[in-house]
Amino acid sequence: MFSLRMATKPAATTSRLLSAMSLSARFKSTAASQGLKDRLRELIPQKRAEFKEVKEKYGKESLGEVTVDMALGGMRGIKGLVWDTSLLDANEGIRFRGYTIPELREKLPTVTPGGEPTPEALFWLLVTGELPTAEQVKSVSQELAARASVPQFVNDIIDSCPSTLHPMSQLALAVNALQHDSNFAKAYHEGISKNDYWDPVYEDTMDLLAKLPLIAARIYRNVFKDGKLPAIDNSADYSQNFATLLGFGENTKFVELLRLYLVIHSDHEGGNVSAHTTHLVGSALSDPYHSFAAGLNGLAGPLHGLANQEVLNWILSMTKELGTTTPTEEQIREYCDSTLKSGRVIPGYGHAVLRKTDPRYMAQREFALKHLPEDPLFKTVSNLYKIVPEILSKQGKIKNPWPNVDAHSGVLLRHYGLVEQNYYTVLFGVSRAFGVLGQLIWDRVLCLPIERPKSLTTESIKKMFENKSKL
Ligand code: HAX
Repeated sequence: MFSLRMATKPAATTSRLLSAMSLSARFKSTAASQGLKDRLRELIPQKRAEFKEVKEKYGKESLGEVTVDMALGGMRGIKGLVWDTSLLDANEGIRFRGYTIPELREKLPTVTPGGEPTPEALFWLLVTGELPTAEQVKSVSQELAARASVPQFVNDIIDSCPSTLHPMSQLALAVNALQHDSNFAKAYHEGISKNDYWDPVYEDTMDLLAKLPLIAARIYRNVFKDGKLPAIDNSADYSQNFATLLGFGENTKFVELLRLYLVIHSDHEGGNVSAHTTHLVGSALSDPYHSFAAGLNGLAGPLHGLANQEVLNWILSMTKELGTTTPTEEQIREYCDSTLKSGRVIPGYGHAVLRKTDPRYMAQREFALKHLPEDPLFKTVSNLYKIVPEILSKQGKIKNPWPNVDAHSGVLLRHYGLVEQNYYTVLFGVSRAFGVLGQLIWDRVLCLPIERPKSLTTESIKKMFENKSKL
């Protein structure tokens, strides 16, 4: 299938010729891919018209005030970004194209009856705004499997990394290296018209999503195992393939967990560091590889995606220090106090937007209650849920004392034998690709411009308001 797609792409030619050439011919996909790409193509005129109408009708309306506190405080709450694939409500949590996580678990097609939805199904929803049929999901799974192979030089780059290089650095390195084959970069240099940018961005997105499991699993096997990888199974879904590559494919519960994990970590509206970075870099018309690699570097920060590694490190340090896997509530309280007294945060708690327990945490908790209720570390995670919010609230400064997605994920992965916590953010990265790249396609469909907010100096802010306060 992959070779058919490549064969339909003509060799480089002049820019004039290329802009005249039909894009559907240049980036013609396989029969399996027709579903998603063709549906996207059908939706584009209507969505472009809607976007234009909003701009024309409401362009001069105000979305709210920007205070000095907002400018000094990490742009918190400033509404200055369009992100159509998902929307975060402070109290309700995330909705993906209008659907909550429980609704997705109920409505998206699953591989096994009553099982978890797949990231392919979610991707269809993110890209089209429509719930896919099982058949449509299957076509995406097949297409991703067919596009999975990684160029040898990228494998060589990963293999040459020292095992002491953090897996997230290796992932960003490999994604940047895949840029070598970017359809968008090539088309841009050949003079593609702005209206057609979305097409090679779509192709890059599918290639990149497809290759992430092989890259991520290669990093895992090199750093923590014997470096050997099995082959991709063209008839399996994305998560089954990824689990097999990691060495956990036989465990059906782990595969279900991975499906859930890849769905819930994918998208969290546009303002978070990894999403915003991908979008920002993409706005310079950097291709999806460069844009997503930048987003991964943001995800690797301990206040963002690396928190999942930090949570497990912190819990394991606690159990080691206390000499028990089931610390009492009193022991947990004391450990939290000592963490806070030492000037550190309690990882996995708090959020810049959410003001209640993260529904992504609750989805994982439900999974744990169903599949591993007796796991001692899960019991500790449950006790933390009872104790930490109260401790943080008492401090009087945190805006949201409740657990976020990262407070739970490590314990689940560890239960099934994926015990190397330095690897956890890589799994988050693979999932995040589905959300931020889905939106990146729409950024180019809507021809969003280069992003360029205005900055001020501290001095200029002082001057602005000194004069006012003298009046
Ligand atoms: N433990 C201790 N103190 C915390 C805290 C925590 N978990 N969360 C926030 N605070 C503190 C802040 O450090 C800040 O203190 P100062 O005023 O002394 O600087 C104060 O409470 C107010 O912070 P906030 O306004 O409530 O939170 P922010 O929007 O500034 O930050 C963070 C949000 C998620 C970065 C923050 O809650 C945090 O550091 N949490 C721990 C790390 C973590 O779990 N990160 C993952 C977040 C979810 C995510 O992106 N996943 O990928």
